[in-house]
Amino acid sequence: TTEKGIALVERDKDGVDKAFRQDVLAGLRQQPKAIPARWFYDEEGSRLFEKITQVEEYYPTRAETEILTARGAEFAKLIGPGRAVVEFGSGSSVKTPLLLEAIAPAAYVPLDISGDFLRESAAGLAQKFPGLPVHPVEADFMRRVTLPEAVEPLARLGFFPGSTIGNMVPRTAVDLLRSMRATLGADEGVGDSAMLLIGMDLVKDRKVLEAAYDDADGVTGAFNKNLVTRINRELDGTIPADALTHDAVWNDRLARIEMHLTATRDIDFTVSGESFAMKQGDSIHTENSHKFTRRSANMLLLAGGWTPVKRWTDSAKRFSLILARA
Ligand code: AVI
Repeated sequence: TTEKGIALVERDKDGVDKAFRQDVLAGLRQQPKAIPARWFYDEEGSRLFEKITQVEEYYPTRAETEILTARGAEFAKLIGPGRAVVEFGSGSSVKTPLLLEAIAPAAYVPLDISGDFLRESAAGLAQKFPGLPVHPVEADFMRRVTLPEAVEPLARLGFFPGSTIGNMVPRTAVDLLRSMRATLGADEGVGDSAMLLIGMDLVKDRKVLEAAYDDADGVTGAFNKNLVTRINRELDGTIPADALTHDAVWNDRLARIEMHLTATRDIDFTVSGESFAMKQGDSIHTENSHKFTRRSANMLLLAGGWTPVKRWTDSAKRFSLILARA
């Protein structure tokens, strides 16, 4: 942690994320096996995710973009100009400009744990909005982040599109929403007026959901399996990728899509010198993507210290974007 309170990624001598090794080994030791979804996003994983956002079956990105395009005037009215927009995660080249164009902010602060993505997206945004001060911060936004001094006097709007909140179990999602309040200054007076614009995907027909996470071209399958490639490369693993298959199933009790890598035969392998075994049919649980109703979305926000102000959906009512105040 730097003196500014910014958490940086701890690295081993050989450049491998310590946390990656710890999470993978702990996840493979437990029964059933599970590895946190954040480890999907190496360079190839991020490239594959970008590709997912363009496949026919994956509707969330198009649905959210539709809302951002259609509702600019309403955002401007409810949010007002002159805020510092704090984006949790590097801005996407499509969604962020739509918001910035609509509300005329005074500064833009993208937060991301990956310095490379951060610099790339910050440079792109600075080029598109020449008069807008851009202050990228390399930080783990799951914890409270100290914002740059330059934005201290400004009211803040947090922006968390994409329904990434859905990739967390509710307890972690509530912790994040509370950290966002702290980052945005909500508990210090300056942020009494702090607002949050957050994307939350909606519960719908299970066939539509399962197809969105198991597209016919196999892009999501490749995204899931890339985790194995990454483990084998970075953690000296011997996992036989050909014996694992991509599964995406709707868990109705917990209202979430689960992605798994399921063994098609009994396998043994090692990771970082440690031995593991899987029986045919055993799986490694690699991702949860929770889906919300109006009520469950509001409950989550309230539990995280945010009061919903206004909710928009796309024309097909697949996805919601919610504005909340601290
Ligand atoms: C990043 N996140 C919101 C995506 C989702 O829909 O849960 C990740 C993803 N996983 C498979 N497809 C997309």
